[in-house]
Amino acid sequence: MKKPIIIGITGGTGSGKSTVAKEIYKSIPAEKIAVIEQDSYYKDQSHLSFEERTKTNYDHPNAFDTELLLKHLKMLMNGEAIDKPLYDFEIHTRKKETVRVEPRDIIILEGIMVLVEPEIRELLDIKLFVDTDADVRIVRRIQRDITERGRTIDSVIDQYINVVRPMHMQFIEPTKRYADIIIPEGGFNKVAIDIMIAKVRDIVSKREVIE
Ligand code: UZR
Ligand code: MG
Repeated sequence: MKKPIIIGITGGTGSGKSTVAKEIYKSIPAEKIAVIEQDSYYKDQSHLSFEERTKTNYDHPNAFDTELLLKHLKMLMNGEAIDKPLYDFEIHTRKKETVRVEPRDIIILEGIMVLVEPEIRELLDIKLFVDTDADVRIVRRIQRDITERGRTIDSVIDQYINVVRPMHMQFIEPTKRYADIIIPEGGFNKVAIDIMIAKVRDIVSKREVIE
């Protein structure tokens, strides 16, 4: 099997990176593509109490189990399947279950810090930064965290001002310089998504000719 093409998609919280990843995923036959969310690789914190877990800084590179993520990416590159962890945002720790991900021609790695660590960056063939204004991102974050992650509006705002925003400035925004392509307004940017889909289809069809 040929080494898969790995596409990194990053951007701040609420930027629309998961949406861009999903749109590309949907447009390619399922046996050709897999999506890995960096969120799934938040460190396991089951040894800490819930109270302690709420105090973790989740917007810092150290919150991620980068070692396991690197190991899994390298396994996929070698044609081996992985058991991807799952993360429970309501209780801030890893779930017991994992998901089997088979090696695919195209691997999308999507998350807030996929361009931060040089070892991960080096594995990416195409790097996208979804660049959405902070006001739009916080509004989406409030909606999502209340409906999907069991939060209150006060907790989301407090976390955003005290942690998410400063960490975004420190760690995420500077990684824009590593991007091959910067996509304004993530999930709503149909032109950019269509261009990416065409590129990915082209990669897939060329690999078929070679195979
Ligand atoms: P996205 N996060 C949590 O709120 N709780 C956790 O247990 C783990 C992560 C948040 C994290 C970050 N920050 O901003 C966001 N905080 O998940 C990243 N605070 O996920 O890219 O989907 O927004
Ligand atoms: Mg997301």
